[in-house]
Amino acid sequence: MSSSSENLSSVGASYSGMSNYGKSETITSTIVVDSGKTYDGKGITIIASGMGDGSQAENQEPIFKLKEGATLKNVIIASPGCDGVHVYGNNTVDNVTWEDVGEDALTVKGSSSADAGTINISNCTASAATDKLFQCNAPCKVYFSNIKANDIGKFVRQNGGTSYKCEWYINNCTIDKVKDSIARTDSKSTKCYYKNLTVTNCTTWWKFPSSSQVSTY
Ligand code: DGU
Ligand code: CA
Ligand code: CA
Repeated sequence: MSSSSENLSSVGASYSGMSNYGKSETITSTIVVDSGKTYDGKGITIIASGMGDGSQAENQEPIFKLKEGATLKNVIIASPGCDGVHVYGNNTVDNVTWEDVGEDALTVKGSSSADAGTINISNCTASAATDKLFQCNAPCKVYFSNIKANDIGKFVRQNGGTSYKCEWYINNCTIDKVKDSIARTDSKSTKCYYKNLTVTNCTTWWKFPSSSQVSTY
């Protein structure tokens, strides 16, 4: 894939030819990806059992926990989405589908108030999020690219009432049917940059203290 037209036509996840595509695995506890390691599901579908009902209830278990520097790729997360994926810093999330987002799809947890570093989230598809997809609970830089989202509350949300800095880079994303906003923060220092962003059925794109915090790049 090199040309931009190929990239544009392939927004979202894709599993064709992968060896575990069509297979599923039921889990009863969080899959922990250790620091610096990669979990490659090769197209597998993960079904959580007894870890939460995928509602808006807090404290459901995450399906995956990515320790510092870990990578998650080539996975389909089936319903119930529970608390999605928790990342602790400098992580890569590639080619993941959330078929029915639970409380949220992915949370940047960081460690206490320390900066969680850079998170790359690319080639993903997410549907049916009552509230947010991506939740940032620590300072971080997040690069979102080639993400297709449908029927969501918010695309990205910084934890309400917090004032630390997040930087969000949204590139080549297609987002349809948004109840609240594309990005929302209460922090005056957070910045959002976007390009090649296609949004349909969304009244308010940005909820920031100042419109100067959002720009194209
Ligand atoms: O008091 O901090 O829903 O991380 C509110 C909580 C809430 C978070 C958030 C999350 O905002 O738990 O999923
Ligand atoms: Ca849902
Ligand atoms: Ca959550």
